[in-house]
Amino acid sequence: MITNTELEYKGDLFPSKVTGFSKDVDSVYFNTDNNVILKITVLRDSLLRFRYTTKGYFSKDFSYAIDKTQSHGFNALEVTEEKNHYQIQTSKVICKVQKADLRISLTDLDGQLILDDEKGFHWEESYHFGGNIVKMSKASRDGESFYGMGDKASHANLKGKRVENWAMDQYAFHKDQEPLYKVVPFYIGLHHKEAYGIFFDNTFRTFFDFCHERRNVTSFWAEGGEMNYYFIYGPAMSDVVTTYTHLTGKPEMPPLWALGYHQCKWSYFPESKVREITGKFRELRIPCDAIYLDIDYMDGFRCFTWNKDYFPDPKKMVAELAEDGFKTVVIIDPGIKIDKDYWVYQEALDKDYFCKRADGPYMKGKVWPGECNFPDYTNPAVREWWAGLFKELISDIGVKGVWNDMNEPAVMEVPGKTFPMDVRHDYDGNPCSHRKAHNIYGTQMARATYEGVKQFAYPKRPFIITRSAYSGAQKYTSSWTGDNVASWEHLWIANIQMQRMSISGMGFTGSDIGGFAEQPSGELYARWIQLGVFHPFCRTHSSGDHGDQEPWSFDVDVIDITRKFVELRYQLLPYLYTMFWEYINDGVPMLKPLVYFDQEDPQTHYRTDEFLFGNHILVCPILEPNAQGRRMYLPIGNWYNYWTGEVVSGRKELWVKTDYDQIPIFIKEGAIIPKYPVQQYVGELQFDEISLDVYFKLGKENSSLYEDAQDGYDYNKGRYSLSTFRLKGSEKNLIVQQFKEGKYEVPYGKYRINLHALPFKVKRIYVDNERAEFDTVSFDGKTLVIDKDFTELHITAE
Ligand code: MIG
Repeated sequence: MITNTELEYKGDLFPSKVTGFSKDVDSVYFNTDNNVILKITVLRDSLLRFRYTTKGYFSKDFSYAIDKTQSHGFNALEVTEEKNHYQIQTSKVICKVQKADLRISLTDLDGQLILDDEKGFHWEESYHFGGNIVKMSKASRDGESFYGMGDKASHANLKGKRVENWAMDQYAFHKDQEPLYKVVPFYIGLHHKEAYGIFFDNTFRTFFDFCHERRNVTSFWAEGGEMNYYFIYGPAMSDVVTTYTHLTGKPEMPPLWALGYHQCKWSYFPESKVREITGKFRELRIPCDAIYLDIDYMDGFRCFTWNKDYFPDPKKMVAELAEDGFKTVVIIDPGIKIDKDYWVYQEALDKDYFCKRADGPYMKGKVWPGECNFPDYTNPAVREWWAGLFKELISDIGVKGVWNDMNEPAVMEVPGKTFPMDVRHDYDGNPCSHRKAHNIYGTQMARATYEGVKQFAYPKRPFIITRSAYSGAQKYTSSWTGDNVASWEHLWIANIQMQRMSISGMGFTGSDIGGFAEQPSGELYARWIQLGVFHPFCRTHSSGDHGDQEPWSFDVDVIDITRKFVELRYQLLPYLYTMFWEYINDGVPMLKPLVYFDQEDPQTHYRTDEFLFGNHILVCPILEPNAQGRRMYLPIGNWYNYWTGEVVSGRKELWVKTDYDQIPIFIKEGAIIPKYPVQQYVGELQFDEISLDVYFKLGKENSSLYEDAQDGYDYNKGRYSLSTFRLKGSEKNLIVQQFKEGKYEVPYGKYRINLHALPFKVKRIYVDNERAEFDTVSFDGKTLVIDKDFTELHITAE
């Protein structure tokens, strides 16, 4: 790829002296001698937007990423003029703008430096394309760390790396490979125990350099567009992440079945093969909720068609699979086969919906169907048309989810593996070339797919999964990390990618369990499943060119391990669903890296393996063959070893012994973990009780449980059930209070309370102040069944 920089470097230009400023409701404008304007907008006290133009005026403001439904507001905005700088102060931060050169520095109210410009904003004029290459450099200090950036396959802490954001089909990518499938130009800096975030909302190819080129400089730049970034002040990393997630949007609740286990392969066909696979899951009693059809279900890879030799009656098959609890998910690619007898092609041609080259011809490229044209999903009319195409698949045939692949977009046998840069896009009424639209093409496709599936699945919830994504795609779709490899290194990568995606606002993500390319050993597959059940999206997938990758393709111990861990996931569904609720409401990441969990502890800053699944479960995968356990770091707090019940206190490294059918799992003391009975698929069983695993703590801890109808939209009308449990333990007492919210009546009536590590002998139990009878003999297992509507449970030794 020839970049403008290589073609002709004309030198960097810098803003000159500030001539004055003006202010409106939420923004302050600074003008320089040489026509630069900096517009600083205060969206919240801890969320500031910086926009620069070099033309003397701003072009139309448009972003696909920003969630317009978010409300903004701040407590304070004061602008003052000092001798050498201007100062903007909110109730959280102070921003200084230097009069001499427009450089910025940001401090907290105590004057502690958070982030300041090195060279600051500068640019290079682009002779070939017009506009500027826009650049920013910030000073960085020793000890600063960097996180986020979406799907990067690099060490969790990006210090010392340079990364590139250009959506790319990267079959069998490797560690540190750049660029990858997704584009999330958002990072978190951590310095002096204070965290901040930068979101550079620019869809052109962007680069971020984290002290790689120069030790004390962090920089980011784009091959076009505006220098347009958001600064988010923490100081807690959790506040940075939630603010970023609110800014770029959150999804709706997924249907609960989408959190079950999914089975995929390239490809399951014909129908008899699909039934053989689903039948085997039921026979072996390994829970499974979804089965995927890859490209071979189509007629000559034409989207929205079926190969009738392989699938003579799709509607009947999908219905029968559904009776057995399997939801069918089908793949849909962006390339539309050039074939005058193919209605989708003909319709798009008639409506003029395909992308065009600069001089007029349609953009033509080879993908699976052969020569194809590609819909311009950045055109709202095209998205609406595309959405409508799902009617038959969803309403009539009964498909429950759609899988969007190849939407970087990927093109075969061409340099750059994508569209030529001159291809034109509508960009929602802001016409531009592929240079600007490339990175959001996949997101707009997934968005159009989401609109269609949503419309036809109504009143049920849609399920979409995409390979390419730009910041904000989480509003419409889940994602997977693309074509990984069956290797131990890739298991390490998958673990990091999922944590990274989680703190980058895109938590509903998973890896191809077992690896897409090449063949995993049984042991690697087992270790991958043991991690994968703790990822928000949980699917085995493989390229199929190396043999089989169903659990029964391996030894019987692997089948047993798979069953054991998938069963654990199904038990934890209410816990996982509650994590989702916190994600969609509060922007809380479902997986929390250790540094997120305890940023004050420098030991966490370079940890990669351990993470929090939700708020209370600490997971650490086994990433090597023949392991009998591993060394790991336990963060702050006291933790129960899930397998042995032993309590260990944190902020220390330790050796954890595990058997082959275990990985280190720790439960935070005081946690109350809700569990459903094991089901073969979501909704298989009606049950009249659920379990609450209560882990004693000397002190207080809160837990929550969110439930609703598991599908549909009634939860938006308040028909959900949210219980907050307040646990308080002392030497001779354990009190659990329950606070309920929402109008949904759960279908079961009882909680089975499983008490772990009670430090005293129970003498009396009170439920809502009434003394409860209990049989001491059967209570010895420390299990107790009580009404689910209790408000206070009091267990005492007195
Ligand atoms: O060029 O549809 O990442 O999951 O199985 C390969 C076939 C196209 C790439 C996807 C993979 C999928 C495969 N696809």
